[in-house]
Amino acid sequence: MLRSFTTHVVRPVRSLDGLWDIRPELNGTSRGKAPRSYSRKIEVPSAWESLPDLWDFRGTVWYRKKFMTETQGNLRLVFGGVSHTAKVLLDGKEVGGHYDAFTPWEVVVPQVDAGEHEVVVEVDNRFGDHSALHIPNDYYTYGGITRPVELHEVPDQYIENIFAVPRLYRGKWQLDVRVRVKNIGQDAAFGTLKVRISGQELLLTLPKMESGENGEVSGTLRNLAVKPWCETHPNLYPLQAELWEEGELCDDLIDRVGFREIKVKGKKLYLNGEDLHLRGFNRHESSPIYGCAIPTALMAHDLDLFDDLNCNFLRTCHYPNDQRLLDMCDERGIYVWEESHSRQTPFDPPIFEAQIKQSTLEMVENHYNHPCILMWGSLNECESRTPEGVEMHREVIGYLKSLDHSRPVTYAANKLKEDKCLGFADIVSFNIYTGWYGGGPENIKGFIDDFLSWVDSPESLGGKGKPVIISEFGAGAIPGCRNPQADFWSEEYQVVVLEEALKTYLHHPRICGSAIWQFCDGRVSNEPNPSPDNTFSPMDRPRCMNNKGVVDEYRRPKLSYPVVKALMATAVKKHGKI
Ligand code: ADA
Repeated sequence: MLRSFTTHVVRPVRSLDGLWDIRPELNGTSRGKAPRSYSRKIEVPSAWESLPDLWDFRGTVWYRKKFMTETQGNLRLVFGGVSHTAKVLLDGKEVGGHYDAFTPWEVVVPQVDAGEHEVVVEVDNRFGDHSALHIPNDYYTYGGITRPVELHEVPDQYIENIFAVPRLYRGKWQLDVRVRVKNIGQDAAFGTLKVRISGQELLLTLPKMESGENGEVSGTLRNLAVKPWCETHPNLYPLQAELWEEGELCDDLIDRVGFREIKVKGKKLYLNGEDLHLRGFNRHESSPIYGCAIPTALMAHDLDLFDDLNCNFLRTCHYPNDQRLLDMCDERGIYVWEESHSRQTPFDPPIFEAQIKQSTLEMVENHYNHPCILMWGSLNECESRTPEGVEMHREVIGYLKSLDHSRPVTYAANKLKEDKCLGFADIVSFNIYTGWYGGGPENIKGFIDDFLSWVDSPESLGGKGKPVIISEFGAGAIPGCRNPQADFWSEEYQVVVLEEALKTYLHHPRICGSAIWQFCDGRVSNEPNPSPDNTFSPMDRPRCMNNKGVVDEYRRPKLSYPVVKALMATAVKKHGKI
């Protein structure tokens, strides 16, 4: 299932995970028509690159799953993630589709008769004019139904979402809730909602919803007897919403809430009023066996390593993550910077703005209630110097802010003193590779002191006095490449760079967070990207991997692992845990 807990008791929901029929389109014969026969099978969720002969397949694969329904009714198919373009057919009729691998999406089909049905999904992971976000890049775009699939049987009006914002008011926790209900019936609908948490209940009356309309209603539960959520005490509470129509309980939705407030005050971040210090890693969803379809046991293993490394911070570079990982971060008290899908992404494709905004909307609306997400990000290392680049940052960062007023917003910049967009961010974040893409380890301290004094000058056009996160820093180390003179690409050199960087960033008075690039080595595109805004080339990536992990792709520690662990411990000693 998409979450690590039950999200419905009243609504019938089943998993469609398991064995699906597939037919890879090896010579483009289908011309968009579903195949009549299927020759193979694959486990869902998974990446098709797990199949030996599809290890580097970039194209279209048709998926099919048959299922039975006992009664006539509205069917809602929910996909946790399909990489990267999907078209859905139910019983041979096209019923929906989606672009982008990293956010949940749904297809709703009203009034489906009881009986046997087949859902077919055409999945395409090719690059091209249809895809502005998935491009040849320094991470691999896998293919497949890579996250869980659910089949919901929904009434004519059902609860689509609940958005909850915990607030501390005069020392007492309250919860602002906004509930969105969808009416897919033929007639106008009315209804009431019961929202419960921690023994309290709120009754909300829905506005009249005409056929096909959404209805939203808000309210506040006050004086809640709850304990706060934080790294040391990740207390979570189930939030239940029930939809009643003419005295009958017809639908429900269960989510989880952690009571915490994240605030920016001057140069600092505060969690529940306490000075917050973030230390951790950038982590791609990447594995040699599973691709981006990381199983929960490996998610848990990665977070066990975060804990072993004395880290409390994970940046979901460069896209929204699987919600089961976010659920684990909620449960373990790991702080998350989640960002919508972009890395050095060119702005010039006509569909870029629509696609990045959709990725951003789906990220915020689906992940809104995770207490672990402390900040939203987007536009990693995108063009922030030119007038067009400034306009796009203003538009996208502004859009992100408009979707959620309860969290700060940032973007990871690499244009240094040419950046013109720092004024749009609540937190200013910088990818700094002194010691790798320029200068040596001995320059790390001097460079950052000079740069941060620029940030706090009027010349930075808006960075002055804001919290600073060093969102990326690191060095490549090919696993097993050892030499006493610590040459480039050796594990010894990575130790030298990370040691100097962590000693500087973890204890710098002007830096409130730092994230190593990166947690584990990961597969990259085997195709170059010649765009002037994303000059990625696999020629710069030995093994066709990004080798800057502190563990390799199999999570085997490099020489830098114990060094990072010890230095992160000094930060815990100095800043403590909250
Ligand atoms: C950039 C980018 C990362 C990665 C890194 C590197 O900072 O944001 O995705 O590509 O460079 O390894 O060079």
